[in-house]
Amino acid sequence: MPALRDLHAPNDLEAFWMPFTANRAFKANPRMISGAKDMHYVTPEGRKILDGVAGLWCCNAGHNREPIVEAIRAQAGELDYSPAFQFGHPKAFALASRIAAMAPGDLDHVFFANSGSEAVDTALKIALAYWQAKGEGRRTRLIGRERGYHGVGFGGISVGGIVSNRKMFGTMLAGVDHLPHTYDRSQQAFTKGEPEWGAHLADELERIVTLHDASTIAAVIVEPMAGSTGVLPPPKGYLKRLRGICDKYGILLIFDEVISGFGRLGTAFAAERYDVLPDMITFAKAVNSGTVPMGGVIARKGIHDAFMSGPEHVIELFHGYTYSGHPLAAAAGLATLDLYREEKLFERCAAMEPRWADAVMTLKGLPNVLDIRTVGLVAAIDLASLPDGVGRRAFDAMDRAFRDFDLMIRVTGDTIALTPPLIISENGIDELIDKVGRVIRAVA
Ligand code: PXG
Repeated sequence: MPALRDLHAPNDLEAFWMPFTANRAFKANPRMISGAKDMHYVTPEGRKILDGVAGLWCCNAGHNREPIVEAIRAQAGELDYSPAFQFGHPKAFALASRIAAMAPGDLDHVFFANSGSEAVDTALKIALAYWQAKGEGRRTRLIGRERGYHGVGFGGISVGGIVSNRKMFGTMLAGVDHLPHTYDRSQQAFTKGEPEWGAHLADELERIVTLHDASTIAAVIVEPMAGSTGVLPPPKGYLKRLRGICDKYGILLIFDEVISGFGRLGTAFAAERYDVLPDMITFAKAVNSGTVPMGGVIARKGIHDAFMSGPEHVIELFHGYTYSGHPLAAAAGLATLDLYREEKLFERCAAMEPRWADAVMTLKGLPNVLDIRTVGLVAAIDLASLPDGVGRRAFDAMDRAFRDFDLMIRVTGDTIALTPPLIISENGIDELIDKVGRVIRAVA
């Protein structure tokens, strides 16, 4: 039996400097994926791996779904690329209309980017430019939150609150402040859905306003449900309270829905689940079920319209990407939204939520399990760290899951995150949770 390296990688693994990966550990012992279908990945040796994380929170429709594959194939044959600046192609407009129609309230204009990080930078830039357009150019401060993840651009890491993503990169953007995160294990352990405790933490925005004065603050950006940091659903009432304080002081509120958008919490957007209308929503990932890079910002009418003045031949917003609204991404997006609708996947997610939460909570009491959080079709399981280092136990769990249990999970610190494709069946949930339980025992 030839080594895996020879089988699937005639090239040297060395050249690819992998993102957010322990490169040396990976290259010494790779975890290769070469195919996928529906709920499973396939390894080069033909092992079927149950996908517990929808790739990376993105393949909400499951893998290699025929209508999406076919749409991409057809689009590649019809129009490979057309310029995104000063020219348009119909599918980008069609997709923008579809997304605007799905978004709540007057969130009705869509600016396309190619990733969540670009979507976040776009939203922050629109916020700053909006205040300039309104004659309030002193509003330049951006407020994020501890433990927030908003991608890896300089804007995103500046408002983000994940220390390891920030500490190596100097001073980042000036004029940023942070709300406290909303997690307190002593108050919230083993909660299904939104915790009762913590709404008052939104009032910290009042303190920040007192410190800086509202006239200097452009926008607040939060994930309605903090995903990357280890799944922190918002405390009951928290987001409404944040909206209220933003309204009181005229501050824009941005929901980063890169993870929570497109059905993950049982509604098209978390804004709908929590009945809070932000001024902008960022999205990416599941917009086309992770098939072709795409992200974007949905802006309320008033924000968009503030730019639509001046001579009509002049560009209104000096911002955009070569691949904004790329034909392949747009075609994939239209096919994906059709599939979500036809298979009622958002409703399915909502219907599955209680069963999912019950199933995940059965892991309570297993060795080293300190807390479990669930919301929508998302869960996190905090494990006790090994004495010799934070993250080692969960890293082992991820590695053992793949090698010994044919399962893909995602870990951050010593937290296991689960976020399966929304097509998962009830039996699929049982199988997934059974495997996760065995992994947790294996790393005890
Ligand atoms: N905002 C949020 C809320 C995200 O979750 C981004 C922005 C950045 O998106 P891009 O497309 O630039 O990666 C994200 C990305 C994890 C994990 O394990 C989460 C993300 C990416 C990779 C891993 O939690 N979210």
